[in-house]
Amino acid sequence: MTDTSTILVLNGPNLNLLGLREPEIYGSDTLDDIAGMLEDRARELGLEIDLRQSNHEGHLVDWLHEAQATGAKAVLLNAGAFTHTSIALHDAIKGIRTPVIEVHLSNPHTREEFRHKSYVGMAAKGTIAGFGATSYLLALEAAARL
Ligand code: CA2
Repeated sequence: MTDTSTILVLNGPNLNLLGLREPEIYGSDTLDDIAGMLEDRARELGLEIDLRQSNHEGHLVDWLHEAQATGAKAVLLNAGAFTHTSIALHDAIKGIRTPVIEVHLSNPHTREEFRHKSYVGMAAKGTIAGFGATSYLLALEAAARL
């Protein structure tokens, strides 16, 4: 049961591999480690974390709709590679009133050209990128102040 004190943390494709491969780009924290860090800080802020991961675009769309329907306070969204391809996610973010904060571990603008365009960022309230797992914590701080 979601409510105004819940922050939904949505993670897209391949982020289940976090901490297991490519630590030089994405760091050595796993998604479970990130969930733990967020839960500790959320407790101090009087908030709750609901962290999910899917490799399927439609799941992310459904969860964005769910955020609106259940009255979540905000969504932190690391859409992975769908960031750079998904008009469906862009439209879903535009279609809900729940604020969505785009999150990235790496800084896509310092990487390949194909990562420079973000359909998520064009619809999101704001973006935090490039700080590894700390990007999620910074996004939580921002969400708490909305
Ligand atoms: O920096 C980010 O958080 C990204 O969203 C990560 C995506 C990438 O496509 C975006 O451009 C930037 C990739 C997520 C894949 O995560 C992996 C983690 C460990 C090993 C392999 C992939």
